[in-house]
Amino acid sequence: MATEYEKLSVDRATQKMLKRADEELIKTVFQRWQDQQPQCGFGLLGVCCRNCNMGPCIIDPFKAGPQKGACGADADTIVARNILRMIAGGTAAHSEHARHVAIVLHEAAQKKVPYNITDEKKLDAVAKTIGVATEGKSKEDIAKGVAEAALADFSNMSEEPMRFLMAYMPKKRIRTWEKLGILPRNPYKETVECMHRTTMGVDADPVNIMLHGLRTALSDGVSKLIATELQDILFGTPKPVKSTANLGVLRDDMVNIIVHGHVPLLSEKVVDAARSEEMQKLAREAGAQGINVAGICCTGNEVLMRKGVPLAGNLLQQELAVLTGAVEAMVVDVQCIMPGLTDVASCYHTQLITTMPEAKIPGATHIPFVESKADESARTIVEAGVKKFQARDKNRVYIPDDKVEMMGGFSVETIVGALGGTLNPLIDAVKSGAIRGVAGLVGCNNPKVKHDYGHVRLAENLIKNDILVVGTGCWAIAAAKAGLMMPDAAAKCGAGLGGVCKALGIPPCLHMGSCVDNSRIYIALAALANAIGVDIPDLPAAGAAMEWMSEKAVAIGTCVVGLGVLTVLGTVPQVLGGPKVTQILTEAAEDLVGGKFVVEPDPDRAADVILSHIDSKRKALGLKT
Ligand code: BF8
Ligand code: SF4
Repeated sequence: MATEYEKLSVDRATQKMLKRADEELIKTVFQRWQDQQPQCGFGLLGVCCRNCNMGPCIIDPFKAGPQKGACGADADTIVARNILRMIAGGTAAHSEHARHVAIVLHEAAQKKVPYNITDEKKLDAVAKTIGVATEGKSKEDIAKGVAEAALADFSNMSEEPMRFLMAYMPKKRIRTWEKLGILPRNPYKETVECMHRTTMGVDADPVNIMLHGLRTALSDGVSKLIATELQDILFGTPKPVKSTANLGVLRDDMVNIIVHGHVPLLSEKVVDAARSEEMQKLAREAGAQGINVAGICCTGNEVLMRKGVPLAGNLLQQELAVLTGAVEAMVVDVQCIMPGLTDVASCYHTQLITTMPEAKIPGATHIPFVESKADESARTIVEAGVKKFQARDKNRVYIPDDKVEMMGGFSVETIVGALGGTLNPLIDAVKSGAIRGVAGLVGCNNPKVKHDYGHVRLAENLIKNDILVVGTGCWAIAAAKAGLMMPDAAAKCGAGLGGVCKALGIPPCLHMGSCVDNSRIYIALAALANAIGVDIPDLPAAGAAMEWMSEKAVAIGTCVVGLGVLTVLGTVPQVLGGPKVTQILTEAAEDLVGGKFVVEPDPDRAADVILSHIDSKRKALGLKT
């Protein structure tokens, strides 16, 4: 029989740490979520409105009580407005991330900040794609031009669509969006418009609201794309890299510093500082064997992809990392950082270090990360960690011995490289049926569902049925921990996909990076569609976010649907109180943009949904099923 910990997570390290948390009487997200039960039914259905002070208003789903808010807004209006605000929240996160990177690239081009233009090949490719002149120009000039084009996409106040979107997306997609009037102009403009439309007494039409949701989500997609492309220019395009994953990557004999959050501007520098001889020496003087940096969440994915830094865990493991008693410092920037971390950290010697002006946490130590003095800032942060080593209570250290080998670094460039320079071998494999289709698995963890179970189980089901799986975010960390990111996972595949993986020496689940790197998947989809001469919705492809929780995931999912891809959600979105909105998301969207949402918490059934969708697309393309 499953123990109570096995019911909460399929991950062994997590089970052990949850037991440990109980023994130590320390609450984590798992317990705090339990304390929230039962969660408010109105909220779960999305029919609570607090957008003005005549409210809060609720709609009675059983029709015994009010069917309209005080202003007359009905269930669908309220649900649509709430979802639009979630999309705005997610888009704001990605666009702030991307704009931050663009500013640093702009300054790096002028040598105002200590960041390099590392990947000139990528710089050239991006410049050519968006039409920035390169002939006879220095790399600094080209980088400045690219950064200015990106910043223009974030400041455009005209009706012109975003330049990066027009340059990167297939013509057929652009025409579809143009016809619907949803070509995004600028994520800052679109998110402000979300707030305007949803404030009291503006947009009440759920269809009109959801169309703006698509437009905003497309601007989110372009923001992620800009973030990824510019990060590749600054830090290098990921190449195949070996590493390890799970809490067992922490070392009992070393200073452990965890980087957590999203923007690699900070984590790249922290890793560099920690690896410097100066800091390693400092650590040895403090009695440690050296400094071990490990990642949590997406910034972990970023430094894994480019530097091979091991992954300590995904969203629901952030507090568990601190619970090992072996973490000297957890350095965070923005997004997905639980305020509860300070409670756990206060039980140990761990210093939680916030670094960004927009993300401070009561109880944490704030050490500002200043880009113009990035190396110094990073050294100060690492030093703070090293200083904590002697305060570690060795008797309370408990590092689970779970640690799994993995391979990451699958940028589009790496994948094309592994295929011998073109997408043709992949297209041939899809045509022959050796690879039945491609699925993008992404997204968070959520205590509403068993940790990592949906992520891993769906991936295993798909590869068994010859679906090549690519993915990002906390899904990617789950898949790595489950051993699905090693070439020997080919043994878990159907004969077709297994054969392809063995021939190429690649895993059947490809780590494509952080959540902003979902844009790598969009670029791959666009390239595949262009190479075959079809539109993205015609491809035998699907997406899934089995354990999503973040507003960013709402923006990402809506963007993927806008790209024309069927997307399975494993946790139920807060929309079911609005029948029209639910119908738009799960049916009408397909007629408009080619993609739609399917809600299916069971990963076995989710696999069936994806397989039958992929087969129907194969059939329409005249491929054997
Ligand atoms: O951007 S998958 S929990 S870490 S939101 Fe957050 Fe979700 Fe993880 Fe990354 Ni993405
Ligand atoms: Fe109530 Fe309307 Fe105000 Fe929302 S906007 S709180 S539904 S009165």
